[in-house]
Amino acid sequence: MNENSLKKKLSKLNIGGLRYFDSIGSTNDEALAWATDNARDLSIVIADEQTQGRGRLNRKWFTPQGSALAFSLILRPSASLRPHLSRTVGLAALSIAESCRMLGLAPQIKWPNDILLNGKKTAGILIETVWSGEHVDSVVVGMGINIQSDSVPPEEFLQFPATSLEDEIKKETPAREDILYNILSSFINWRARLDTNELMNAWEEILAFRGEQVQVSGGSEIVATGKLLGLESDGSLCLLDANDNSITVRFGDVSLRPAA
Ligand code: BT5
Repeated sequence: MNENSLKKKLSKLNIGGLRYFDSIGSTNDEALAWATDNARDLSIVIADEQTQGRGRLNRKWFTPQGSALAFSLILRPSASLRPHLSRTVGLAALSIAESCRMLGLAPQIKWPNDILLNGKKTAGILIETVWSGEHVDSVVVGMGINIQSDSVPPEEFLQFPATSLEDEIKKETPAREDILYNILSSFINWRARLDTNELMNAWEEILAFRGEQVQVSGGSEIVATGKLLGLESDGSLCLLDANDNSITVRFGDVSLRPAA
Protein backbone atom coordinates (compact mmCIF):
# COMPACT_ATOMS: atom_id res chain seq x y z
CA MET A 1 0.00 0.00 0.00
CA ASN A 2 1.35 3.43 -0.91
CA GLU A 3 0.01 6.84 -1.88
CA ASN A 4 0.07 6.16 -5.63
CA SER A 5 -1.63 2.78 -5.46
CA LEU A 6 -4.29 4.22 -3.17
CA LYS A 7 -4.95 7.26 -5.34
CA LYS A 8 -5.24 5.02 -8.39
CA LYS A 9 -7.57 2.57 -6.67
CA LEU A 10 -9.83 5.31 -5.28
CA SER A 11 -9.83 7.50 -8.40
CA LYS A 12 -13.36 6.41 -9.38
CA LEU A 13 -14.77 7.48 -6.01
CA ASN A 14 -15.51 11.09 -5.36
CA ILE A 15 -13.18 11.51 -2.38
CA GLY A 16 -12.11 15.00 -1.30
CA GLY A 17 -8.38 14.42 -0.87
CA LEU A 18 -5.96 11.81 0.44
CA ARG A 19 -3.04 11.87 2.86
CA TYR A 20 -1.08 8.65 3.23
CA PHE A 21 1.49 7.88 5.95
CA ASP A 22 3.77 4.85 6.27
CA SER A 23 3.55 5.43 10.00
CA ILE A 24 1.60 7.94 12.07
CA GLY A 25 0.47 8.44 15.67
CA SER A 26 -3.26 8.39 14.96
CA THR A 27 -5.07 9.03 11.65
CA ASN A 28 -7.90 10.64 13.65
CA ASP A 29 -5.50 13.26 15.07
CA GLU A 30 -4.24 14.12 11.58
CA ALA A 31 -7.82 14.22 10.25
CA LEU A 32 -8.96 16.51 13.10
CA ALA A 33 -6.12 18.89 12.30
CA TRP A 34 -6.89 18.76 8.56
CA ALA A 35 -10.60 19.30 9.25
CA THR A 36 -9.81 22.56 11.04
CA ASP A 37 -7.62 23.50 8.09
CA ASN A 38 -10.39 23.39 5.48
CA ALA A 39 -10.21 19.76 4.33
CA ARG A 40 -12.83 18.99 1.71
CA ASP A 41 -15.76 16.68 2.38
CA LEU A 42 -14.77 13.00 2.12
CA SER A 43 -11.06 13.63 2.53
CA ILE A 44 -9.23 10.61 3.89
CA VAL A 45 -6.17 10.10 6.07
CA ILE A 46 -4.78 6.59 5.91
CA ALA A 47 -1.73 4.94 7.44
CA ASP A 48 0.05 1.63 7.13
CA GLU A 49 0.92 1.71 10.83
CA GLN A 50 -0.34 3.67 13.85
CA THR A 51 1.87 4.11 16.89
CA GLN A 52 -0.75 5.90 19.02
CA GLY A 53 -3.98 4.52 17.55
CA ARG A 54 -6.93 5.48 19.75
CA GLY A 55 -10.15 3.79 20.77
CA ARG A 56 -12.87 5.51 22.77
CA LEU A 57 -11.91 7.14 26.10
CA ASN A 58 -8.29 7.08 24.98
CA ARG A 59 -8.15 3.32 25.01
CA LYS A 60 -5.47 2.04 22.66
CA TRP A 61 -6.10 0.71 19.16
CA PHE A 62 -3.46 -1.69 17.84
CA THR A 63 -2.40 -1.14 14.19
CA PRO A 64 0.88 -2.92 13.43
CA GLN A 65 2.70 -2.30 10.15
CA GLY A 66 1.51 -3.95 6.94
CA SER A 67 -1.48 -5.88 8.23
CA ALA A 68 -4.53 -3.69 8.90
CA LEU A 69 -6.61 -0.86 7.55
CA ALA A 70 -6.56 2.31 9.64
CA PHE A 71 -8.09 5.42 8.18
CA SER A 72 -10.17 8.48 9.02
CA LEU A 73 -12.75 10.13 6.83
CA ILE A 74 -13.55 13.81 7.16
CA LEU A 75 -17.20 14.66 6.60
CA ARG A 76 -18.61 18.11 6.08
CA PRO A 77 -22.29 17.42 6.57
CA SER A 78 -24.85 19.08 4.35
CA ALA A 79 -27.80 20.88 5.99
CA SER A 80 -30.12 17.99 5.06
CA LEU A 81 -27.91 15.37 6.76
CA ARG A 82 -27.19 17.41 9.91
CA PRO A 83 -30.31 16.23 11.78
CA HIS A 84 -29.20 12.61 11.30
CA LEU A 85 -25.56 12.83 12.34
CA SER A 86 -26.11 10.51 15.31
CA ARG A 87 -26.54 7.74 12.72
CA THR A 88 -22.97 8.17 11.44
CA VAL A 89 -21.62 5.31 13.55
CA GLY A 90 -24.24 3.00 12.02
CA LEU A 91 -23.36 4.22 8.55
CA ALA A 92 -19.69 3.40 9.14
CA ALA A 93 -20.48 0.04 10.72
CA LEU A 94 -22.79 -0.93 7.85
CA SER A 95 -20.11 -0.03 5.30
CA ILE A 96 -17.53 -2.25 6.98
CA ALA A 97 -20.14 -4.99 7.39
CA GLU A 98 -21.03 -4.88 3.69
CA SER A 99 -17.38 -5.21 2.69
CA CYS A 100 -17.18 -8.32 4.93
CA ARG A 101 -20.32 -9.75 3.34
CA MET A 102 -18.75 -9.34 -0.10
CA LEU A 103 -16.12 -11.81 1.14
CA GLY A 104 -18.78 -14.35 2.08
CA LEU A 105 -18.68 -13.53 5.80
CA ALA A 106 -21.61 -12.89 8.18
CA PRO A 107 -20.73 -9.73 10.14
CA GLN A 108 -22.68 -8.42 13.11
CA ILE A 109 -22.61 -4.97 14.66
CA LYS A 110 -22.01 -4.87 18.41
CA TRP A 111 -23.63 -1.56 19.27
CA PRO A 112 -22.39 1.05 19.16
CA ASN A 113 -19.08 0.75 17.34
CA ASP A 114 -17.72 -2.77 16.85
CA ILE A 115 -17.95 -5.18 13.94
CA LEU A 116 -17.91 -8.83 14.92
CA LEU A 117 -17.13 -11.92 12.88
CA ASN A 118 -18.06 -15.17 14.61
CA GLY A 119 -18.58 -13.19 17.81
CA LYS A 120 -15.09 -11.67 17.76
CA LYS A 121 -14.15 -8.04 17.17
CA THR A 122 -12.60 -7.42 13.78
CA ALA A 123 -13.15 -3.68 13.46
CA GLY A 124 -13.81 -0.61 15.59
CA ILE A 125 -15.03 2.90 14.85
CA LEU A 126 -14.11 6.16 16.57
CA ILE A 127 -16.16 9.25 15.73
CA GLU A 128 -15.01 12.71 16.74
CA THR A 129 -16.66 16.02 16.04
CA VAL A 130 -15.23 19.45 15.27
CA TRP A 131 -17.59 22.16 16.52
CA SER A 132 -17.91 25.71 15.36
CA GLY A 133 -19.83 27.37 18.17
CA GLU A 134 -23.01 25.34 18.48
CA HIS A 135 -22.79 23.89 14.98
CA VAL A 136 -21.03 20.80 13.76
CA ASP A 137 -18.28 21.95 11.44
CA SER A 138 -17.05 18.49 10.52
CA VAL A 139 -17.10 14.90 11.66
CA VAL A 140 -14.09 12.59 11.65
CA VAL A 141 -14.92 8.91 11.25
CA GLY A 142 -11.99 6.69 12.20
CA MET A 143 -12.13 3.05 11.19
CA GLY A 144 -9.70 0.29 12.13
CA ILE A 145 -10.11 -3.12 10.49
CA ASN A 146 -8.00 -6.19 11.20
CA ILE A 147 -7.11 -7.68 7.84
CA GLN A 148 -4.19 -10.10 8.30
CA SER A 149 -3.83 -12.34 11.37
CA ASP A 150 -0.84 -10.25 12.49
CA SER A 151 -3.15 -7.30 13.11
CA VAL A 152 -4.91 -9.05 16.01
CA PRO A 153 -3.51 -7.82 19.34
CA PRO A 154 -2.13 -10.22 21.94
CA GLU A 155 -4.83 -11.50 24.28
CA GLU A 156 -3.61 -9.59 27.32
CA PHE A 157 -4.34 -6.38 25.41
CA LEU A 158 -8.03 -7.25 24.97
CA GLN A 159 -11.26 -7.02 26.97
CA PHE A 160 -13.22 -8.78 24.21
CA PRO A 161 -12.03 -11.55 21.83
CA ALA A 162 -10.65 -10.34 18.50
CA THR A 163 -10.13 -11.75 15.03
CA SER A 164 -9.12 -10.67 11.51
CA LEU A 165 -10.56 -11.11 8.03
CA GLU A 166 -7.76 -13.53 7.20
CA ASP A 167 -8.56 -15.71 10.23
CA GLU A 168 -12.22 -15.87 9.24
CA ILE A 169 -11.98 -16.23 5.45
CA LYS A 170 -9.42 -19.02 5.78
CA LYS A 171 -8.17 -18.38 2.28
CA GLU A 172 -6.24 -15.63 0.59
CA THR A 173 -7.39 -12.21 1.74
CA PRO A 174 -7.91 -9.50 -0.90
CA ALA A 175 -5.47 -6.57 -0.98
CA ARG A 176 -6.16 -3.86 1.60
CA GLU A 177 -6.76 -1.29 -1.18
CA ASP A 178 -9.58 -3.46 -2.55
CA ILE A 179 -11.25 -3.80 0.84
CA LEU A 180 -10.90 -0.06 1.41
CA TYR A 181 -12.50 0.63 -1.96
CA ASN A 182 -15.50 -1.54 -1.04
CA ILE A 183 -15.91 0.13 2.36
CA LEU A 184 -15.75 3.62 0.88
CA SER A 185 -18.17 2.93 -1.97
CA SER A 186 -20.62 1.42 0.46
CA PHE A 187 -20.15 4.42 2.79
CA ILE A 188 -20.81 6.89 -0.04
CA ASN A 189 -23.95 4.98 -1.13
CA TRP A 190 -25.38 4.70 2.38
CA ARG A 191 -24.55 8.29 3.28
CA ALA A 192 -26.87 9.48 0.52
CA ARG A 193 -29.58 7.51 2.40
CA LEU A 194 -28.60 8.53 5.94
CA ASP A 195 -32.12 9.91 6.53
CA THR A 196 -33.96 6.74 5.43
CA ASN A 197 -35.65 3.86 7.28
CA GLU A 198 -33.84 1.58 4.89
CA LEU A 199 -30.55 2.46 6.58
CA MET A 200 -32.02 1.97 10.06
CA ASN A 201 -33.46 -1.42 9.07
CA ALA A 202 -30.20 -2.61 7.51
CA TRP A 203 -28.33 -1.52 10.67
CA GLU A 204 -30.84 -3.13 13.03
CA GLU A 205 -30.94 -6.37 11.05
CA ILE A 206 -27.33 -7.20 11.83
CA LEU A 207 -27.19 -6.06 15.46
CA ALA A 208 -25.41 -8.62 17.61
CA PHE A 209 -27.39 -10.07 20.58
CA ARG A 210 -30.79 -9.02 19.21
CA GLY A 211 -33.54 -10.65 21.29
CA GLU A 212 -30.98 -11.65 23.93
CA GLN A 213 -30.37 -10.43 27.47
CA VAL A 214 -27.55 -7.91 27.58
CA GLN A 215 -25.78 -5.64 30.02
CA VAL A 216 -24.73 -2.17 29.02
CA SER A 217 -21.93 -0.70 31.06
CA GLY A 218 -20.22 2.67 31.20
CA GLY A 219 -16.75 2.22 32.67
CA SER A 220 -17.14 -0.13 35.62
CA GLU A 221 -20.84 0.68 36.15
CA ILE A 222 -23.72 -1.29 34.66
CA VAL A 223 -26.08 1.33 33.23
CA ALA A 224 -28.79 -1.00 31.94
CA THR A 225 -29.75 -4.67 31.73
CA GLY A 226 -32.49 -6.10 29.55
CA LYS A 227 -33.50 -7.79 26.34
CA LEU A 228 -32.04 -6.09 23.28
CA LEU A 229 -34.97 -5.05 21.11
CA GLY A 230 -33.40 -2.83 18.46
CA LEU A 231 -32.71 0.80 17.64
CA GLU A 232 -34.48 4.11 18.05
CA SER A 233 -34.58 6.33 15.00
CA ASP A 234 -31.54 8.31 16.21
CA GLY A 235 -29.52 5.11 16.60
CA SER A 236 -29.95 4.80 20.38
CA LEU A 237 -30.31 1.26 21.69
CA CYS A 238 -33.68 0.00 22.87
CA LEU A 239 -33.89 -2.61 25.66
CA LEU A 240 -36.79 -4.19 27.56
CA ASP A 241 -36.17 -4.58 31.28
CA ALA A 242 -37.43 -7.37 33.58
CA ASN A 243 -40.64 -5.36 34.29
CA ASP A 244 -41.37 -4.94 30.58
CA ASN A 245 -40.40 -1.27 30.64
CA SER A 246 -38.51 -0.08 27.62
CA ILE A 247 -35.15 1.55 28.25
CA THR A 248 -33.30 3.77 25.80
CA VAL A 249 -29.52 3.78 25.95
CA ARG A 250 -28.09 6.84 24.26
CA PHE A 251 -24.63 7.02 22.83
CA GLY A 252 -21.80 7.66 25.20
CA ASP A 253 -18.95 5.57 26.33
CA VAL A 254 -20.86 2.37 26.85
CA SER A 255 -20.03 -1.27 26.14
CA LEU A 256 -22.40 -4.10 25.47
CA ARG A 257 -22.04 -7.65 26.78
CA PRO A 258 -24.26 -10.72 26.88
CA ALA A 259 -25.77 -10.84 30.38
CA ALA A 260 -24.13 -13.49 32.56
C1 BT5 B 1 -12.77 1.28 19.19
O1 BT5 B 1 -12.69 1.74 20.48
O2 BT5 B 1 -13.07 0.15 18.86
C2 BT5 B 1 -12.44 2.33 18.15
C3 BT5 B 1 -11.25 1.97 17.32
C4 BT5 B 1 -11.00 2.98 16.24
C5 BT5 B 1 -9.67 2.78 15.59
C6 BT5 B 1 -9.48 3.68 14.39
S1 BT5 B 1 -8.07 3.26 13.46
C7 BT5 B 1 -8.18 4.71 12.55
C8 BT5 B 1 -8.56 5.81 13.53
N1 BT5 B 1 -7.41 6.38 14.17
C9 BT5 B 1 -7.40 6.16 15.49
O3 BT5 B 1 -6.52 6.56 16.29
N2 BT5 B 1 -8.50 5.44 15.85
C10 BT5 B 1 -9.34 5.17 14.70
P1 BT5 B 1 -13.16 0.95 21.77
O4 BT5 B 1 -14.57 0.46 21.61
O5 BT5 B 1 -12.85 1.85 22.89
O6 BT5 B 1 -12.24 -0.34 21.80
C11 BT5 B 1 -10.90 -0.26 22.20
C12 BT5 B 1 -10.51 -1.62 22.75
O7 BT5 B 1 -10.44 -2.56 21.65
C13 BT5 B 1 -9.12 -1.64 23.37
O8 BT5 B 1 -9.18 -1.31 24.74
C14 BT5 B 1 -8.67 -3.09 23.15
O9 BT5 B 1 -9.15 -3.92 24.19
C15 BT5 B 1 -9.39 -3.48 21.86
N3 BT5 B 1 -8.50 -3.43 20.68
C16 BT5 B 1 -7.44 -2.61 20.44
N4 BT5 B 1 -6.93 -2.83 19.22
C17 BT5 B 1 -7.67 -3.83 18.67
C18 BT5 B 1 -7.63 -4.50 17.43
N5 BT5 B 1 -6.76 -4.19 16.47
N6 BT5 B 1 -8.56 -5.46 17.22
C19 BT5 B 1 -9.49 -5.79 18.14
N7 BT5 B 1 -9.57 -5.18 19.34
C20 BT5 B 1 -8.68 -4.22 19.60
